Amino acid sequence: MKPSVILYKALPDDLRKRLEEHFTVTQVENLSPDTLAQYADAFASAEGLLGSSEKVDAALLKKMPKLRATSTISVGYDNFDVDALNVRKILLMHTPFALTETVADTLMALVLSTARRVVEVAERVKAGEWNKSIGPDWFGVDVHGKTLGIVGMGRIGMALAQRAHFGFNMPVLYNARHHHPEAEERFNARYCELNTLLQEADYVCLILPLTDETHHLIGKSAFKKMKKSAIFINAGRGPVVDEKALIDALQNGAIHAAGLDVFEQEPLPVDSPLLTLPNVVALPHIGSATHETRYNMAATAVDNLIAALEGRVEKNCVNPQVRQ
Ligand code: 8YV
Repeated sequence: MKPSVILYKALPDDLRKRLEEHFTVTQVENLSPDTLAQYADAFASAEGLLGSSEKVDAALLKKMPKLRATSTISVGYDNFDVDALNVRKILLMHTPFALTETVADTLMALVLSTARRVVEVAERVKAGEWNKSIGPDWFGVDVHGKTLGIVGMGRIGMALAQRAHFGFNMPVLYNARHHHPEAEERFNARYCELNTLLQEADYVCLILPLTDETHHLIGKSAFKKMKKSAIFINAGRGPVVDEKALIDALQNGAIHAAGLDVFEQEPLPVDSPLLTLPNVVALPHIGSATHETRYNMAATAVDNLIAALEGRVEKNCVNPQVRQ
């Protein structure tokens, strides 16, 4: 008999078929208590779990006594209680290599659109306000040649450094847990302490995972250290930033602008003050959201679940130490 799995995200038809060749699949809308109650038997017998953007915590695991592997269609796994998974020896698979270049493109899009006020001025054109040659009140600031600071020099940070160095001739500063000699050699990136980076960078780009250590890493005192002309970009996880402090910094002119793909609460509440500020570009967490990349992520996640449940884990595993 095929093992049973719960699928909590829609898949393209061919990937769904691939999954069904290996498993008996129960598709659900989400992992809410109502869904759990409705599909109690399916959750109780499932050995695998595949999806994204939902909390997988100890309470859920309790309802899934047979679970052996979870596979997330994402690189980030802050939605998972990894300790609880480890205790139960449940594998956690993710997609670390599928989205690097696409998220770096999103970061660059945020840099360019905040600097050149692309969204704001395009809206003005649509509103019929372009009725004479534009003046300084429509001008932006340069990107090329300015200093880009990257906080978090993982795969995506490296891909951003590559774009900034080769494409835009930007000096690159970075802060990370470790030195990255490759970034220093290839992109002339300079390692510096976080405070130095905050003080010197024209663009402060955050691309960090959410952990206990990174929660609210950037708050009031960090914004104070930045240049008044600094542009702040976040495309990692919202709660790495104290959003209230960010809003204050933008409202008080402590920094110039912000480009944000992630927020403390997603979807961003419609009454967020961020939506009233013309110097904010707010995106709906589109970092990896291209047709090609989302397909590749889903395909990787399907293959990851098949490999994990067949006992062939070689890559893309967050907790390989629990393998039995
Ligand atoms: C997606 C992401 O938003 O991979 C991640 O960690 O944040 C994004 O690529 C996401 O998880 C939806 O699948």
